[in-house]
Amino acid sequence: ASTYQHILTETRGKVALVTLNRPKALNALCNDLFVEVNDAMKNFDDDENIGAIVLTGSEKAFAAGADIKEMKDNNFVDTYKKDFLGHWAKISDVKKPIIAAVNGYALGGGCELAMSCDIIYAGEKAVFGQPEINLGIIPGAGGTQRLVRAVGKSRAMEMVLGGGANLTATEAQSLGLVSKVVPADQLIDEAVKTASKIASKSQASVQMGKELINKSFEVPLSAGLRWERAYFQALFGTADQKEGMGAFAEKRKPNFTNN
Ligand code: CO8
Repeated sequence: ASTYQHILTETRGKVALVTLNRPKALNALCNDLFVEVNDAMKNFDDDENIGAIVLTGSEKAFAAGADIKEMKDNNFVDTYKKDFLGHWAKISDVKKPIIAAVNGYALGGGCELAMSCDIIYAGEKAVFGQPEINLGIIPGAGGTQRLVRAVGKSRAMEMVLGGGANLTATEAQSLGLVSKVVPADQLIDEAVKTASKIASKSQASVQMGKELINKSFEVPLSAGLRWERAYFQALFGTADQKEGMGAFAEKRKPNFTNN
C-alpha cells in the first residue's frame, strides 16, 4: 500500500515491484514521478527483506520520455542552476539489482531509465529510441553514453542524431541491450522470476557483483581486476561463503542468511 501519486509499489516475496503509473501521459517522467521513483528505490534498497527490484510501466509504455510539457518553457540558467533532472542519477546509487521490464515505448528518458537498470527484459512489442533530437535537444541521462556501450557507435549515432532507427525488442536483444524477449503478458512474471532467483543469493555477493560490473564501464581493466579480487577475497569473511561452499561439499542446497 503506497501513498504515491505516479507510481505503484508492491512486494512479491523478496522482490519489490515498482510500476510507473501515469497512463494518460504514457508514463512521461515528470519531476514528481522521478522523486517518487527515487524514494521507493531508496526504501526498498534499505529494506532487509528485499533482495532485488523490478521496474516496469504499462503494456503501452514503459515511459515515453521526460515530460515535454513540463519542461518546454524552461530556460538555460534555471535548468543549470537547479541542475534540472540531476536527481535522475540517484537510481545509480541503488545497491540492489534492478530489472527493467519494458513493454511498449521506452523513448528518450524512458530508454535512458531502462539503461540505468541492471538487466533489461522486453515484451515483444517494446520499442527503444532516443527521439530528443526531434525536439531540438539531445539525450541527457545516458542516451549518448550507455546506449553506445549497448548497441555500438553506428546504431547509437543513427538513433541519437536522426531521432529514429528505433530498436524493436528482438533487435535490442540481438545487439545486447536486452537479455530476454517474452510475450507482453508474461513479462513481469518473467522479470520477477529472475529477480527472485537473484534475491535468494547472498546479498553481499550480489551487490558486489553489480557494483563491479558497473565499475567495468568506469575504470581501466587492471584497476577493475584488482577491485574484483579484493571483493572476492573479502567475501571469505562472510558466513554465506561458508554456507555456500559447505552446502556444495555436503551435496545440499545452500541457505543464505545475509551474514
Ligand atoms: N511528455 C509529455 N507528454 C507526453 C509525452 C512526453 N514525453 N509522451 C506522450 N505524452 C502524452 C501526449 O501528449 C498525449 O497527451 P494528451 O492526450 O493530453 O494529448 C498522451 O501522452 C498520449 O500520447 P499520444 O497521443 O502522442 O500517443 P500516440 O500513441 O499517438 O504516440 C508516442 C505515442 C509515439 C510515444 C508519442 O506520444 C511521442 O512521440 N511522445 C514523445 C516521445 C519523445 O519525444 N520522448 C522524448 C522526450 S525528451 C526526453 O526524454 C529527454 C530526457 C532528458 C533526460 C535529462 C536528464 C538530465
